[in-house]
Amino acid sequence: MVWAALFATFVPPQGLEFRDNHLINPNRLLIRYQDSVSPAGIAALNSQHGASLYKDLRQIHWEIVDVPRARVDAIRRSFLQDVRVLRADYDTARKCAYVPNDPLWNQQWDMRAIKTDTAWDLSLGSSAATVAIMDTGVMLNHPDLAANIWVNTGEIPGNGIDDDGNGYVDDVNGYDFAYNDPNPDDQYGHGTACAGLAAAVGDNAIGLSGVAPRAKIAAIKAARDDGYFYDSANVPAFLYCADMHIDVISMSFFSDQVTPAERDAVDYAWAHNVTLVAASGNSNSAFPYYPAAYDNVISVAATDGSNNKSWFSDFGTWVSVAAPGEGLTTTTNDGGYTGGFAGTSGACPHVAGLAALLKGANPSATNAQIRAAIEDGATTLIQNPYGQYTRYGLVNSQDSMQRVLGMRSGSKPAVLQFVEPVGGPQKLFFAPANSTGVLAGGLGFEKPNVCAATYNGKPIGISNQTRRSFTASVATDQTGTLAFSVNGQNIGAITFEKAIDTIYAPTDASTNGDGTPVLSGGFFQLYRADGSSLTCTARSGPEIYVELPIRKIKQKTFSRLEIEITRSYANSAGGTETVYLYDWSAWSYPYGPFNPIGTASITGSGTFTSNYVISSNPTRYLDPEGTIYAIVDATGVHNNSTISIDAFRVKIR
Ligand SMILES: [Ca+2]
Ligand SMILES: [Ca+2]
Ligand SMILES: [Ca+2]
Repeated sequence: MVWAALFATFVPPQGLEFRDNHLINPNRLLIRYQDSVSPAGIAALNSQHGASLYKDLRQIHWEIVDVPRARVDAIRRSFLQDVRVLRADYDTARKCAYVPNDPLWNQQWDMRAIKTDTAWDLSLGSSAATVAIMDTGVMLNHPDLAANIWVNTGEIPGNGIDDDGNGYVDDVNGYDFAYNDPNPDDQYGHGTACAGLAAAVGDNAIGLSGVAPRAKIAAIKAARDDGYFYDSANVPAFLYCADMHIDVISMSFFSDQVTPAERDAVDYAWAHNVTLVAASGNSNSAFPYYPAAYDNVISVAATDGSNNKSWFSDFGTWVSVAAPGEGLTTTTNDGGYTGGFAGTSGACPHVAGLAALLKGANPSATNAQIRAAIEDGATTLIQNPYGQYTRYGLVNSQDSMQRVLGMRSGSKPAVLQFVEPVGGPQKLFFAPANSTGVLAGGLGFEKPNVCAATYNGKPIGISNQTRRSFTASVATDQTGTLAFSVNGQNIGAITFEKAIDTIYAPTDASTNGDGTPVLSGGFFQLYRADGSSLTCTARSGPEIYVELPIRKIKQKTFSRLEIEITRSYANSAGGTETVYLYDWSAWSYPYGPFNPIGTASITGSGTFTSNYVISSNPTRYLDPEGTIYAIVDATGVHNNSTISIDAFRVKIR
């Protein structure tokens, strides 16, 4: 089992071992012998198989034997092959069904929804794992948090000296990066609420239990007391967490600027084995927010009490997982509790807490392994009308715990999300002769999955296979079709077109209107739309509204931008379609305008194509992460009108 090998250094509790997804005592076996076997026969049997009698349960024709730990499997097989033996079972270890004694536990529906209680049956984690709450501060002496507050043992408190030489004076429990002082106090309350969800002290007979009841909480105050995070606080805070070997950062905020320095700091923390978790945002939108949408961050959407998408939660394939985000019981910055915390802010610390719980259960797990355990362990949750609401689903702590302990493996089905040339100019849909290959990006590509590619039907080599991408070795300036598969299943194809400079499409792999998988679609990320990823139907009024993020655009300078849309309408008689792009030159998202770049009359059935050219300052429509935020809005249609988009292409020249 690949996973088990990865986690070979994990030692189960109390000297137990795992067999068949169960904890077992490797020093004993339970043997059901034939009714006819006598006590003397038992002695001979045990001697022959290398076991010694511990207890003979003659009333039920079972015996318990002691065996050498290293030979338990071999001896069990040996017994099983003996005609005198009906069964040879491991001595499985059970645990009291764990219910913490925290009095608010019965209100913590969220913890049961993500199966923390059954995860705790395997491990309660460890105080060696630390989760940073990067927020408005934390009430350090809250009675249900105080025992779990992280202590920087290299620092002598209150002496005005930077004893550990990390550049921060008296940073004993974290630091206040917003006001540049050692006291990460919480005047706002948001950080204390997040801290409780992640790691309130469990089983202390007061309050509630966090997801990681034994993990340490580093209070990383990055927001000012009005709730605003400045880059000048956030960026050093990421570096601090990485350099202080903090395991997890919980980020229940979104930036109202996409900040290249923040991106670099996030990547630095990831490279230093930090697991980063962020709230997806509360705009009910498919457009990405940061830091959640950075590649190295686990983004978290919110669910309600029925495990459905919270009405406010952002969604899309840039969102990794979902966790409860409504009616949450947690700690408050007056030393008490609330039952009403909500938002993707509340969803995020559940996942950060889970990451800390998993790290505590297996300290040798890397951030990549913890992330994979969280994502692959999630329970698939696809809910209309939101299309692909999250990439992986609702967090399942029990499943993730089993993965991090090496008891379970396997990944979600592979999905192709984008394709880009490597080794040459960044052009899509047209592989230039000097490129060395094409990168297929998405998920579910990790070994032992078998990734493959064909060009015009003939197999071509692939390389650099990782969880999120692999490279197909194709270099051509000819028209042709490059198709990708994983484990023999087609996941998408791209047709190269000559004489076109660069085309991007909505990020995700998709099929176009005639059902042929191509990358000229990409409509997982629908908004106010019913049904499939290709077709959107007006729901509550005479309007169809589709959000289309076009991501991963590498080319940052260009003089001309074209939008080409090919679509048809059904059940419509009249109406107007407008295509909008978000204009980054005015304000950062979501505070700026979506500019109309073209309109078309909807005249009835039939597929038609429009091409809109922007030659005046077109780069204002591209965010620093390489995303264009496009909306197709059809008004004046019928309540049940449908749009089928065959292609939505962004051409850059
Ligand atoms: Ca210090
Ligand atoms: Ca000091
Ligand atoms: Ca408690």
